[in-house]
Parts: sequence; C-alpha cells; structure tokens
Amino acid sequence: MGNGIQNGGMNSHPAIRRSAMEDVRLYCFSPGRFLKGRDPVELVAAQIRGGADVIQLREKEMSRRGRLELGLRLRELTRKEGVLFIVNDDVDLALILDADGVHLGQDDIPIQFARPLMKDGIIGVSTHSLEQMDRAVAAGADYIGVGPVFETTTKEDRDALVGLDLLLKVKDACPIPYVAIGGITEDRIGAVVGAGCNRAAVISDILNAGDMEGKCKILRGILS
Ligand code: TZP
Ligand code: MG
Repeated sequence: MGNGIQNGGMNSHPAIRRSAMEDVRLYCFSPGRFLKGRDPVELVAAQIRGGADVIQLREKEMSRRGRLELGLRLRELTRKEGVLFIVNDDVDLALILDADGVHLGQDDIPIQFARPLMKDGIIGVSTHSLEQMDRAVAAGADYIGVGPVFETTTKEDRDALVGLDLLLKVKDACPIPYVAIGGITEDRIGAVVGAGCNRAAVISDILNAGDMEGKCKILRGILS
C-alpha cells in the first residue's frame, strides 16, 4: 500500500499530505485498554493485514515512556507496511517518533501552535459541530474527525452524540477529508456510508473481534 507520504515524512508537500488522507478508508488504533494480555504490535499488524490505512497511537493509560517504546515499534511497522502513522494528543511524541502526523482534540494544543512544529506533517482535529469544523479548516487542519456518531463506551469523557445528521451536514460543507468516529461497527458502518462518508475510525468493534484481520477486511470493503 503506498500513500505518497512515507518517504517524505514530515517534509512532504502539503498537497501530498492532504491527498494521503483523501485515500484513507479505515482508520485504526493501537489497542489501549483492549490489549487484554496480547502483543500490541501483533494487534496492529493484524489490522494492517486487514487493510487499515492509518494507525493512530492512542494509549491513554500508558506512561509517556511506554508510549514512546510502543511508538518506536509501531513507527517501524507502519513504515515497512506503507501505512500512515499518527500520534494522538502529543506533538512532542509525534516529532520524536517521526510520525506522519498528530491528532488533536478540542482540549489539546491548538493547531496554530502545533503547525510550526509539525511543519508539513498531517494534523487532524476532533470536531463535534460545524463551528468546530470551520475553525479546524481555517486553522489549516489536514483532516477532521467527526463524532461520536453513535453511542460508545470506548471514550469515557465523550462529547454529545452528533449522529448521522452532522455527518450529512459535514458532507456538504467540509473542504478537507473527514473521518466518522464513535460506535461504528460492522452493523452500523453501512449507515455511515449511506450518509456519504467513506472514512471511518473504529476501535472496539475491531479490537474485540476474534478475527481482527477479517473484521477489518469486512469494514474496509464496505467503505471502498
Ligand atoms: N472519539 C470519539 S468516539 C471515540 C473517540 C476516540 C471512541 C471510538 O471508539 P469505538 O470503540 O469505535 O466506539
Ligand atoms: Mg486528545
């Protein structure tokens, strides 16, 4: 799988960076609390075999040292496999790991401060309304996350559900790639595609699956 950004890393041209996100369909994650005694790198490798286009390092309960150590292993794997590697929350860790980008929530460092450090790296922003979408776009985000679309227990401090309604509005208003997130499962992903969105971020439905590779293949097939 090639997305045009791997060799250029942070220094790629912005247009290449953005087009890499255009091609994204299935956005996946490091296991976090779904690890359950398994090897985190193998769990990510299974998602990549299933067609994950992005792996986000998202480890809310890990020490920063632990995140760095896992991040180094995931950077190596994603680079070898030609999959985008994004770090959640931490600009400094994204830089240390030479990640392809960073993902920022509404309470993280604002994009204006992250951009000079990230240079041409990908910056994604979580959004929960059209106003937040507009602000992220104006600040130079490369993609936005939109959610939570459905009920989820994965994110403890989740924002109010935005439903398919916001996805439909974003479809008409968003000039950059957007990724649906929150409670997306094999049963619900058809509704996301039906609302015009063919990029989805999925955590629990994949990491709880007995056959993660097969689950990813099914989800990605519906998004394509
Ligand atoms: N942001 C909004 S909902 C969510 C995040 C990180 C969690 C999504 O996890 P799941 O298990 O796919 O609902
Ligand atoms: Mg965050």
